[in-house]
Parts: sequence; structure tokens; C-alpha cells
Amino acid sequence: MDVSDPTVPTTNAASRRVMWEFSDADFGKFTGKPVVARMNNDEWAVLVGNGYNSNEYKGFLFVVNAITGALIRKIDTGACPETDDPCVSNGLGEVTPWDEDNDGDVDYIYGGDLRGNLWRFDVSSSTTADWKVSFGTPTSPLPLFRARDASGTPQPITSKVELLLDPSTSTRWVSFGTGKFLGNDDRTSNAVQTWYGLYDSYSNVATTPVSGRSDLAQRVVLVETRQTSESETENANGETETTTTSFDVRVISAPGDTVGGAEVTDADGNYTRKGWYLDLVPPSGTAAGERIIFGVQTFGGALFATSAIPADDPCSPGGSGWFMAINPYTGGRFDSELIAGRDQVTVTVGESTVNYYVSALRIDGMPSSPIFVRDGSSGSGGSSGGNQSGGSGVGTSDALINTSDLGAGGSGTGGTGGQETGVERKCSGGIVCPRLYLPDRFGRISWRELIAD
Ligand SMILES: [Ca+2]
Ligand SMILES: [Ca+2]
Repeated sequence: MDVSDPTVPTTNAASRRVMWEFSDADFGKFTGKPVVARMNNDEWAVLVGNGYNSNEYKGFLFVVNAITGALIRKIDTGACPETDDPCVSNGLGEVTPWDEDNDGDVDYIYGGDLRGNLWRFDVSSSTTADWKVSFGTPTSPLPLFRARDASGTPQPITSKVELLLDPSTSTRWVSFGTGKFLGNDDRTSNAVQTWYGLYDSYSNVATTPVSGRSDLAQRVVLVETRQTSESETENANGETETTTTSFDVRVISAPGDTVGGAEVTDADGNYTRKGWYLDLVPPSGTAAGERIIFGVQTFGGALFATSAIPADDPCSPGGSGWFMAINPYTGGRFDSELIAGRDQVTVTVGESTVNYYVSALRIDGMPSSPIFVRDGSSGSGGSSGGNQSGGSGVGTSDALINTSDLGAGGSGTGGTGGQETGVERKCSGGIVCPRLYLPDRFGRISWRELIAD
């Protein structure tokens, strides 16, 4: 639609606004957001996965001219990319673009499908006919990776894939979670779902470069426990009242741990694994239906995800989930107080005890995607100059996370800690705001000089 003029035409508003309409037999039901980006053929395009329940039940990437609505390219990922018997309903979800050479146009596009395939599309050529799936052959394309649980069952990827660059190695990483919440059966599914992080520096590979979880370092939820905080306030009569607030927290393993501690790199920093994975299962080992359906996000050098655990009752909108924060390049916990105000968790390792910072907070009501808001008024040191001062500080900045609550039944986790204690505060409308201490990477982190010649 052309929305460049904000006044609504008095007549024929729709036809004067709508520039084009595109449909295709291989379009299904979209659940993600379309992406508008500039392509290597010098055209602006809309990028979409074909969604679910399309005619052929296959996964396609569509590249449509954003100005005219003409189809530029439709890339078929194949009905059953690997031996997949029986071949069942598939479809490509929301896609994420990547500009590899920093010239402003898209070179790779990533997306996941219902059968656990993580696809990378190569659109780096200026010739659209050359755009294709990066791996395998055009007639027999292969994914970058196929997400499967420990028993080999494919894990659906229905949420956004996050892409990021490791600043210490300049290696591109891709992270995503698995699980779906689309059909009636999904509510009661206790299938094990997983959060993955893979590096991707592959070119000219004819096969699937990451063959399975044996290529990856395993992380686990080491501890899940309840912490109780007491805060004292004075009431109107001048009496001191004690409020008790409980938080469920998690500690996630990290490289070097006895359990879930496999290294991703050797002592020289060379990769010994192709990434990491974290099964969304509590330490008891009993899966509770936890899944990632709102994608993964980076912010301030950390990787975040919310997971959802639907309530069994189809008449209840409630459920719960976890807000989790880990190191993008190891999948492990941070050895710093990232989530503010939570006590450390003491764990017995062999004959000694170790204190770990928490990696996750439980949220009542299934949390949707977090929204990160920098709270400049209460920085805890390090970030002196706001937006223009450059990103070289080693201090920390406070950030608040708004995790809006999907379930009407949930009332937010605790949430009464109050802003003044820096723990967590309850926003209006059932929104939970954990407070973070993040590495200071909010300022200018790179620059580019533009010269007109
Ligand atoms: Ca280019
Ligand atoms: Ca480019």
C-alpha cells in the first residue's frame, strides 16, 4: 500500500492506496512478518516464506517486487528435503535477511520450516535466476541444519531466526528455537524442543554442513529453583509491612561445567563444535511442553528468548514460560549479574560449592517477544554519554525488558519488587519488566564514511 500521504481519500480510498496484490497457489497461511529489503538485482523486494497449509504442503521462499508486486523469484525447498517418510505438511516461516558484504543489499536469507529444516538461501548474484538454496543442488536442495530431538524426531521451526556476528571472530551466527503453537494438538504436546546456536561460515558446500546434534556442544538447565525476596514498606499508618515475592529462576550450564559443559572452541579459539544446543527441559528431565514460538533476539551482547508452556486446558488462555538470557557464542550462562537483583544460586560440584548467577526467570502467562528499552535514568556506571558517546565502555547499562503477557489468566511473575529495588517492576496491563545489567554496547559500534564522488 502507498501510505506516503496520510490523508484518507474521500472516494475510492482502497483502490487509490492499494498498489498491488499478489497471490500464488503455493501460498499458505502466514504467521510471521514480511521483510522489505533491497536485492542484488537493484530492486526492492518483499521477502516471505510461503506459510503453512499451502496446496502442495511444501516450503517456498517468495521474492516479490515491492513496487510492482511482480514475482521476482520463487525458490522451492523441495517437498521432503531429507528422507522424510511419510512426507507431511510443511511450509516456510518468517525469514531473516543478511547483508554479507555491507553494500546495503541482501545476500543471504534464512528461515525455518515445520520439519525442522533451517534453510539458507543464496541471493548474492545480480542474476535472479541464480538465486537458490545455498546447499545441495537446485533440484535437490539441502538445509544448513535439521533440528531433531535426541530420538531423531524433527522439531518444527515456526519463529524468527536471529543472525549475528561474533565481534571477536567476525563469524556469522544463527540462532533459533523450535516448537509450534498452531493446532489443537500443540497445546498438549510435551515433545522436547530446543534452542540452537550455529556458526555459519560455509560456502560451496554440497551437503548439509551441520549434520546433527553430535556436531554441537550440549547445554542443559542445571538448576531450577524458587527464590523469595522480602521487601519492607511503610504503610499509611506508619507501620512497616513486609511483602514477600517469589521468583522461579534457572541456571543454564556453560563451557567447562561437569554437566552440559562441552567446549565450543579449543584453547586457541578454534571451533571444535559447530555450535550449541539447549533442550528446553527442566533438570528433572521431564519435558513440560516448553517451546520457543516468538523467536530469538540479541541485545547488548546477549542472546534472549522467551519460551512458552501452554496450559493443558484448551478453555484456559493461561500458561507460563521462561525469559532466558545466554551467551550467543557458547549457549552458556553469563558469569555476571545480567538479570538484576536475583540472588546467586549455590550448586554443589564434587566436594565444593559454587555460586552461579541466574540465566532465566519464569513468567506467569505465556510471555511474547521481549521489548528492550534502555532506561537512561538509572545507569549503574559505565555508560556515561548516551547515544553519541561510542560503544567502547566496559561498564554496564540498565535495560528494561517488557515481556507482554499472552495469557489473560496470568498476572505476571511476582512483579512487585518495585523499580527502586532494581529487581523487577510491574508495568501496567500485565507486562513484566525484568531489569538487566548489560555490557555497554548501546552507543555507536561502527561507522562508515559516505563520500559523494
Ligand atoms: Ca551487492
Ligand atoms: Ca550485499
